[in-house]
Amino acid sequence: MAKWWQEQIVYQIYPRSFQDSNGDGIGDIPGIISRLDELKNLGVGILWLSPVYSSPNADNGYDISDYRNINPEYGTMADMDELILQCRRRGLRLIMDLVVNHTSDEHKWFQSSRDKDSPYRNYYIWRPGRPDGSPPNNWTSFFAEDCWEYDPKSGEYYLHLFAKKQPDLNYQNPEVIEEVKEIIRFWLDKGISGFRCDVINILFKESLKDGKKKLALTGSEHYISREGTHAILRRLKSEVLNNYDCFTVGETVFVTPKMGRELCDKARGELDMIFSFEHMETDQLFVKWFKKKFRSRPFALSLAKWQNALEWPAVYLENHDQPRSVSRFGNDQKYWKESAKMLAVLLLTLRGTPFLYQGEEIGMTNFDYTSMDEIQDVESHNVYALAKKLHIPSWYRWRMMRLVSRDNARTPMQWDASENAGFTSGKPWLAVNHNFISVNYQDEKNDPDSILNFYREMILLRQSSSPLKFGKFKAFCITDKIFAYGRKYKGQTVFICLNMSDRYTDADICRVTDKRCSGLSSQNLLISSYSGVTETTEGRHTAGICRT
Ligand code: ISL
Ligand code: CA
Repeated sequence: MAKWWQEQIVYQIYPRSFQDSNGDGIGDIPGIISRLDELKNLGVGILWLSPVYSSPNADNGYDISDYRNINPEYGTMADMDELILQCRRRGLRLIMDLVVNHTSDEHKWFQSSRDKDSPYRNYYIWRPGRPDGSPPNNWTSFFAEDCWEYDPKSGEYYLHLFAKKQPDLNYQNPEVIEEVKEIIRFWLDKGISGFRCDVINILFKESLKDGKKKLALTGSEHYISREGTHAILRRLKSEVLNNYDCFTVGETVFVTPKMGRELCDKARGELDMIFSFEHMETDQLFVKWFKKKFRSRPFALSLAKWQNALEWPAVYLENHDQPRSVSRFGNDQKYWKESAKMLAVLLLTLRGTPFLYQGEEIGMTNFDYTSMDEIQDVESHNVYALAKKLHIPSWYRWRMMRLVSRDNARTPMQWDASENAGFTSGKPWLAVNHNFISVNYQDEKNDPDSILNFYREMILLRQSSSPLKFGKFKAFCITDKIFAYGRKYKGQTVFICLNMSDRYTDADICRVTDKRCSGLSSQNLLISSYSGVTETTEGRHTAGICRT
């Protein structure tokens, strides 16, 4: 029997950039409530809220200073309760972000733990420096800086795998696990339906020995998917999560198919789904900041590999950490609409629960950054500074920011063509993308041929098709232009063909489809991303789905 979270589409909201209700330039919970009808209308069934907890915002809420309170910028606990209620009234489920690898350094646990005699000392990972005063080991952080910070108050270093305002919790300490269990209970009791679990496969640091020197993340072999983490996840599930009608999706970094299978294995009982990253790494050299030209073949091969590796994947092309998909895997200029629709077909026809990120449904694009003042993200600023130090030329530093900065995904939602794109009546916390006049929700709503309406149609199609919902995945053809695959359920196969290139190709959508399902005719074509597709359509950045 399928679970409810296998039959719905998840929509990720980045609250800071979704909808401002009071003119302070910052998206908020009342703003989200005011848009619930739009989301319901789109056809999504589950909303995932990026963090709205109290936070000094060193990493936009991924640095939590109080897990049981709402950041006043976003509203009050009463607003949050209202959001939960308003979602329930509309039959929408709500999940929250569980960020428990680290807290904010402003969390009262951490403040107290700076005192060597505090009962909270052991909540974090404190170590003396080496005899020469240097940090306890050679590990490097996710955010291009040292991952040990010296605290003069107690004369020791603390570990932070992200920014220095994000100290890692110590999962060797069972009290920390008890605290996390209480936090999970607190929110599930309020009526939410689960969690997206931030960097959840790195909780348990097995040892603090020096790591093998690497270009990025030296030391990671000591904490990626260690047995200690598996054991904690089993406890969270059996002791808390299993008592509720909820699900978890883990953000799992550097995960291999074997690790992924272990993390999602029903019998082991750890997580329900995971986000893997490999397809997001196929357009990079070594680290994400060095981009190479996107090619559909390695991308599709990776997607296909993970489709087959996991029983039920979490499928995504965008989130708040990734550049915009139409700018990255499509062509956001000449084939903007075509490629955004083609990506919609991809997202909504793979096996697994699809995760759609705010703005993806209207084809929002990357930002053309020209000044660091336009960028707020801590990671981008750290990397820019490091690149400068390493004498990487300025033109390349800008290339890095334009192609990779996480702020590409965080520009305010483009609701309409009015000032600030209808996001706020004040000054937006992060600049609105200049293209909001032509790329916005309101105009697309009124245009039957828009990306938004295509998403709506695709969601309806997926929801009404058992093969698209539950079918087994099988790749038929993967080239530098074409990605064609089938979804088979109880003897019924649906065939999907994408031309991911700017070029007409001999094996274009129509012909490949032709071979596999005896003709692309109006009878068996379920949907096409080109309106009125015919056998002669040239098919650049096209996608079609047909019944066999
Ligand atoms: O940005 C990234 C993806 O290319 C990663 O390095 C990212 O930092 C990593 O996936 C972890 O992300 C999560 O935890 C971070 C937070 O900054 C991200 O926003 C969050 O998604 C620390 O909490
Ligand atoms: Ca606001």
